[in-house]
Amino acid sequence: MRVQPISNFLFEKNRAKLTRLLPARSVVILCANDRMPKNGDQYFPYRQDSNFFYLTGLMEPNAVVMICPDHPDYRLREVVFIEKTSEHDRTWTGEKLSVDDAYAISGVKNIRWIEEFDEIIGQIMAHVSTVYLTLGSVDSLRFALNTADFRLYHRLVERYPLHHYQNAQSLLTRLRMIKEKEEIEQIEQAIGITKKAFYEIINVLEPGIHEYELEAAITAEFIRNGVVHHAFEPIVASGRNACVLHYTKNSSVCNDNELVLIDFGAEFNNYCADITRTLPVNGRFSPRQLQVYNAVLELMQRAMQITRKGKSILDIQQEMVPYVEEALINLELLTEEEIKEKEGTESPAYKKYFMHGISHFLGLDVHDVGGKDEILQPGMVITCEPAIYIPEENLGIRLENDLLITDHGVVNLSEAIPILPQEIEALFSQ
Ligand SMILES: [Mn+2]
Repeated sequence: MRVQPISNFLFEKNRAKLTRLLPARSVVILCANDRMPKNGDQYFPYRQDSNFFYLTGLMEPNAVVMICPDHPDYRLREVVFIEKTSEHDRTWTGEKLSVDDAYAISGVKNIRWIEEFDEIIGQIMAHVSTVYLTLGSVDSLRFALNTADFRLYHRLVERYPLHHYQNAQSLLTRLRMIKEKEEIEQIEQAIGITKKAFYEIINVLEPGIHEYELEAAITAEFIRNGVVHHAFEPIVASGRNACVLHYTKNSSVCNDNELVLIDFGAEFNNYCADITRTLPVNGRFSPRQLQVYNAVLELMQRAMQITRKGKSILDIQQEMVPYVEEALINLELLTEEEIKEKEGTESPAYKKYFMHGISHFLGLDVHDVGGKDEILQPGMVITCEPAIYIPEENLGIRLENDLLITDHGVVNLSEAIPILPQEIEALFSQ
């Protein structure tokens, strides 16, 4: 175990919450993610399906969880199926999860071998009329990949065509949006390790360094802290590269007098951090860089002030528009006339310099479940990421914090990662 696993109490709570949303005579069946083939006989590093993890805590492929709350045989109310270790596995890859471990991790008492699924499903289907499944979250991928959930759906429909099939995703989305205390702790851990990586960047950043060397510093620090995955491919974008929103080549040299935008985050027990900081390559902001940086920082402070329960992300985005416009006028990037001209159209003038949304949900997925029109409630975690991109000045500045919605405004979970320009310059001069 590289890091302290999450208490199975969380997964018990999650299953209990899902159970409360289910109608009588129904079952939820979710599959673990398949391993993804890479090339030849190799696979991509394994990452569990977020919904499956949310209900079980298990990190293994070839597993199934079944929840049938009112089944007359109480042993069948919660079952997890896992793969048995073969002799071949013992030699080549090592022991798979034992029954005891699967119970300890998930809190599910009835752990069965995956071969028993076909027999047990008969007893379940005889009792239920509704079957809740998920089909994977990305529509375009689902058909290309023929996911485990998709294969299960086809097998069940063929065998039990008259049952009622429902999508479990909307139920899981409702639950996953509100984070339990244990989940917030995981996100805080992920942010804590991301903070350590931030200081590693400060240590090595200097004119002439490659973007990928900064990426290496981040990755090394993550691994030193037991982290297996980046939450997403890190963006290390110097100079004009910062204006490419999802730049991940990380191949350029960081030049003197430029800024470097770094959007990165650790994944801790499958929970994500998502942080962006923009730093001066030589340790000092030029007057113009500082002017734009402070404008973005003020937008961040404003956005954090107006973000609160009862509003949606869309509401906040809308409320921010006049402040963004004012900032762009002050920076002499837009005139009032230009703004008026395109007001109310599909492409308002400010979008030339700030073209993406200000927030998204954060959790097991870096762009976590929950829509932009969802009303914010205590326990939700979102990012806040205002930015100004000026390609003609080879300058892109984005700042991103991770915020917990509470009854009274927000808590900035990434408070400890320096963001004030004077703080950052001081770090470089130490
Ligand atoms: Mn983000």
